[in-house]
Amino acid sequence: MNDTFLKACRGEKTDYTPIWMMRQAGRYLPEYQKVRANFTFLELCKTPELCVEVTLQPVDILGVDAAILFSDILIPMEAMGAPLYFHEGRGPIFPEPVRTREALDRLIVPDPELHTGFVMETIRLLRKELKVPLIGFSGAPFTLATYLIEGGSSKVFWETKKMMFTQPDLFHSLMEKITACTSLYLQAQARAGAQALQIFDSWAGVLAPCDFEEFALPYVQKIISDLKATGLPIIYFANNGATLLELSVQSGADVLGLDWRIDIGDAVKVVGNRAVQGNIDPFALMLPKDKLRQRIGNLLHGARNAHGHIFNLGHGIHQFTPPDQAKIAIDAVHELSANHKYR
Ligand code: 1CP
Repeated sequence: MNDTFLKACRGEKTDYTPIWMMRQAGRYLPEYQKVRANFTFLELCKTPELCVEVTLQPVDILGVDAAILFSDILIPMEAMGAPLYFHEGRGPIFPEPVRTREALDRLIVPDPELHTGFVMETIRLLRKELKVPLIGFSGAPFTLATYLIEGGSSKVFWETKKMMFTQPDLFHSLMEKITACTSLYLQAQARAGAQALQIFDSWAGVLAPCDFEEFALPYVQKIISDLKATGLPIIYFANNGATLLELSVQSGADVLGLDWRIDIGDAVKVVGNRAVQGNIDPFALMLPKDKLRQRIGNLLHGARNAHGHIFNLGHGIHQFTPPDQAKIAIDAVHELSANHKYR
């Protein structure tokens, strides 16, 4: 068992810096496309044997140090009773957005084994196959709320912020229900065998720090405190969150995920004795090999004082990235970090 990733999460010394990539199982891999060609995205998410196959692909093909469960952050929202489909091109759609007390009251707090048993089954199957740790995950309540309120992806978050500012009680009630669901969902993943848990707050960066503190952070804190008893490392990734980093430390997470907009050395000074994960610009994977290796060396050096560093991209790998470029980066992280010149 390669436990380098778990050691780094706990701030323990490692022989080299572990790496995995957000969205490492996905469309940039021809092997994923081949599986996906025969099924819709939701069919794929709900078939454990297929989820196992695509989860293993980046581990086998690229040699990453951790696997991330193949699923989607919106799966438990569908289980709450919000109809969901994925439009090829437009992404996720909730045709019945949650914008009223009545719509909120219709949502349930699902039993994770009963309503999302396929996720737990995927985890149990994966643990029999994997030689690297398995990361389970969820969305953070604010990010999940944006999808339910907007009815899908958004750029400006008009409906979300309108509810926050004009009906704060309704907004907080929705956040409480999503939080209850997410907390149970992650606890069930831990029981099924997940070895670390990442909370994705993809849209936290659209909030002013004061609004993040009032409307988003308390719910992340609640989930993380509920998870303490599992003993698993918790990673909190607030995308576009450089201006929220000091507050994000208060989430209680063991590892802070960083997007590429912040210098990793600066971030290390803010997070203190917590580990960091990140943070190369996903598009920098397109650099020529020597420049890519140089950038990776600089990043490793920048993180040398971290209380644990897990190398990752600053956000998900772009779907048109050639897998060979991802492989160059992974090999470079392993090779350069084993050399004391960099760490
Ligand atoms: O067409 C396809 O094959 C679907 C593309 C795809 C994939 C591969 C989607 C649709 N989701 C996923 C898998 C996925 N999603 C994983 C799998 C594990 C891995 O990382 O390898 C994970 C962790 C997610 C998480 C996820 N889904 C997030 C958080 C991370 C992030 O990127 O910020 C978000 C925001 C989603 C919602 C989502 N799922 C898919 C789409 C197109 C979207 C919308 C994104 C948006 O609103 O811009």
